Amino acid sequence: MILPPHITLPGKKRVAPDRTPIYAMVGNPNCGKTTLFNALTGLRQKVGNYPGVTVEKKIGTTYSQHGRPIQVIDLPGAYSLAARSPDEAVLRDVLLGRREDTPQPDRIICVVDASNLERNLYLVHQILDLGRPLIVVLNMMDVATDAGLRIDPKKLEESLGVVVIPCEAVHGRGLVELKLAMSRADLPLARHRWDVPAPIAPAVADLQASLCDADGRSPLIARAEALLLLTDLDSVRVAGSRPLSSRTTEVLAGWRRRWEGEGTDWSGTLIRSRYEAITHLCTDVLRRTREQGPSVSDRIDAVLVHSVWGWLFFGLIMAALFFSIFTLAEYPMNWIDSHMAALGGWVKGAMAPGDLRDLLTDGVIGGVGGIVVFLPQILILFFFVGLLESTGYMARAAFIMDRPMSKVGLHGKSFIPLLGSYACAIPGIMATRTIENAKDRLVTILVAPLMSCSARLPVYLLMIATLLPSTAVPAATKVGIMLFMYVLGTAGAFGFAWLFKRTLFKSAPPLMIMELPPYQPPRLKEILRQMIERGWLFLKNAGTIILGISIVLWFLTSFPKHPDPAATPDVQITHSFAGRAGHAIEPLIKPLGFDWRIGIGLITSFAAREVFVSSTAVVFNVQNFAGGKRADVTPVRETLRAATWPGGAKLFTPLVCFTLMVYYVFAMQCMSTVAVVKRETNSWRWPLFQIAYMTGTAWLVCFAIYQTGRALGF
Ligand SMILES: Nc1nc2c(ncn2[C@@H]2O[C@H](COP(=O)(O)OP(=O)(O)OP(=O)(O)O)[C@@H](O)[C@H]2O)c(=O)[nH]1
Ligand SMILES: [Mg+2]
Repeated sequence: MILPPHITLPGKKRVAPDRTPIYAMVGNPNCGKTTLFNALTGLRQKVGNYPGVTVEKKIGTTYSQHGRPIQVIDLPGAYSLAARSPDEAVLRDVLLGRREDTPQPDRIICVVDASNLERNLYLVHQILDLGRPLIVVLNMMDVATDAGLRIDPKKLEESLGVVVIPCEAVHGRGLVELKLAMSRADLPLARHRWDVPAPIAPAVADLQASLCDADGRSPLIARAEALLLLTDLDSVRVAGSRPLSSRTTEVLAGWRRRWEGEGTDWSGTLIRSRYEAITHLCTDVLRRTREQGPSVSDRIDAVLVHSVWGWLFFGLIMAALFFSIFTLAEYPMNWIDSHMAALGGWVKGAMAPGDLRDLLTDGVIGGVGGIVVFLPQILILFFFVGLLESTGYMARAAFIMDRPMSKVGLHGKSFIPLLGSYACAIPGIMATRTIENAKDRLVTILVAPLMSCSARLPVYLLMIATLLPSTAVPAATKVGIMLFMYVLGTAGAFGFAWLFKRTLFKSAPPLMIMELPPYQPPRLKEILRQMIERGWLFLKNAGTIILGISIVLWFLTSFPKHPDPAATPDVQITHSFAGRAGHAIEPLIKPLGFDWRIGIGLITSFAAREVFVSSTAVVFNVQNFAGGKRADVTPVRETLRAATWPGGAKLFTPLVCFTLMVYYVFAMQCMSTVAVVKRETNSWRWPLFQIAYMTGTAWLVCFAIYQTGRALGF
């Protein structure tokens, strides 16, 4: 029988709560929490060698020594409980039990980067306030040893009074010991040999009492929260949780007024007191086996963040990325292309003519095949991003970019979300949670989708192929056009950031404080796993959304059937639903050089940019009837090259191909991004504003390019 913990059966012992214990995994950024979490739970959360990889909590399950389930919550890293950015607030609020969507953890695993003991112990010191059962994991022992540090875990255990486990999460060392500790029923509680400094003790006691009585907190949590409330103004306002009672708010305001009158530096007093305790602790626990000179990472950084060589290296990396997207990917792309065509031909031969066959060859194979062919390029892109993230170069890129970023009023930290947006804007927008200043964060979210994401690749590549079909054209020319699109998008993002910071979101340019983690050899297994994961996601998209849209589109172009069964395909598609919609918007896009069939592509690819390729495949293949006999499933680009305006003029002139690419650089064509921006900004206002400014810019720029191009005779 399972009873709630507070019910006691008469004459029997109190029944223990039959609930799986919940552990929270906390620690400084980049100390290896997620690596440990993955090793414990078998999950595959993202790991990377720079601070701020995890931005939202994630719950997983592991099993105790006796096979009982234990829940573990992986949390974003933070240097202290005083939160500045949304990701740090997640950690604070979960620990204090303020989040309504997460149960308060019963026990805490505090992961410590052993090579940075002193700094990491600050958070440990705050966690000790909470009085929960606590395990301290001394991770990265290998790094500490290499740096000439010797740490005595036994002494640390004695001084802190909690379990301390040395560990190397990446190599799986210390995991067994950790599991054993997690299975213990009698895990020691966190406790302090530290007292709240005398000048602020009365205020803490006062606020603690109020939090217990009026807000229902337990005594120790109340004390920890009181310390935070008194020293960190921001910790009072918490989104998504119950507000503090009016009594507590009054008590808090009373003490603040009093201290402000007296000029007491209560926050400084507290921080100093904690650091004194930590320094004292470290003299017992930490020994340096040798004098520390510049580390290997320092020596590498002397070149890679150098004001000249650093930029050169950065440029080389980017150039290598774009070049390999073109040259290396060519072979697998051709392979996929020919197999898709062969499959289409085979289905055509095997089936009787009719609507179903058309649906399969034109809708399914033509639509999905047109997308799958870009898989190799997307994999290469993710390989590069993974390489940058796992070696630790990502943080250096942010450092290098800090100067140019500050010119537009943002700081280097905003560069990581922006660089990540080259792969996909959605994780990029999520990554903005590490940005402290709310205005800077919003500006970064607003411009992130301008960075050319991987979903634009298919559109660019198709247009470049249509523009320059000959294999005689050197790859460098194609890379040049592509690079231009990336530069245009990036310049757009920076330009708008500059504009927004000067108009809508005026605030002082922030100071960049970001840790440069030591370089690590890339973990290829990890990178490959992330590539496969992203590639699979892409294929799943192709298999669901894009397949769905292709089928719907096939239907919309094939129905309603023209009353005359002998009607030519042109007449049929004009008569169809899709044709009518395309014609309806044609006046709007004709000034850009686009006809109604491109219009259908623009409408459908609002769902996701890559849909443009599959929908043009459908729309233009349907056009490709030849005297009642259906042509083969030709590669899309050949069909496009043959397409004409009613008068016989070529539709996809070089100018139109170019304009169309530019349209995709600027236009907001991604439903998932809209949804994420809505969630992250908590209103419809910003996603709608984003659609308006991006698509508006796209139209204006394309209008200018096309009309100028025409006037110049292209
Ligand atoms: N050498 C060494 N590297 C480690 C160890 N544990 C983790 N790492 C590496 O440290 C980096 C950071 O690991 P993560 O697990 O992402 O760190 P995190 O604490 O979750 O970071 P945030 O989510 O950003 O707070 C990765 O490159 C890991 O491969 C270790 O014991 N030794
Ligand atoms: Mg993490």
